[in-house]
Amino acid sequence: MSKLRKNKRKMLKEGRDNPAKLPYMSVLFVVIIIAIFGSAAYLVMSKTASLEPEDKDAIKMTISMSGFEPNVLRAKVGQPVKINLINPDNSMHTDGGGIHNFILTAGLANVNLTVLPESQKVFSFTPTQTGEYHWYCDSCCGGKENPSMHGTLIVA
Ligand SMILES: [Cu+2]
Repeated sequence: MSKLRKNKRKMLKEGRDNPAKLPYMSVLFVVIIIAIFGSAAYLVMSKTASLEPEDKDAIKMTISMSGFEPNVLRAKVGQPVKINLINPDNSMHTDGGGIHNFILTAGLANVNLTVLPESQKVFSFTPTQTGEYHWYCDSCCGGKENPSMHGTLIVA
């Protein structure tokens, strides 16, 4: 066997049996696991942190990727409707960046507002006539065309 070949063999063997490589890999593994669980915990915690409504007298409504809750409201002509709209989604959402909005214009009111991720807004309007009206969010998931991003206001 030539000396060159012997050296190559020796180098290969050292690389394979290199014990310094193993701890490095497991440390990296642990760091990745901690990062994954850490961000999961952050997502869960940030989702529940902002759920308390700031106006207890208003109708509490949430808007998230799963839609409006509640998505049916009943109101009376001439009586103000006050809504505390809470957006629990965070800005990690790739679709719409966690931003939602509430648009109710058709024939009844002129409400068109945006709720930033993990925040809330209190607003009110007064229905002027009876009927069934629709509000929607058009910032995510296909917007206005998405059936879950809708709500119905029934004015009697
Ligand atoms: Cu939305």
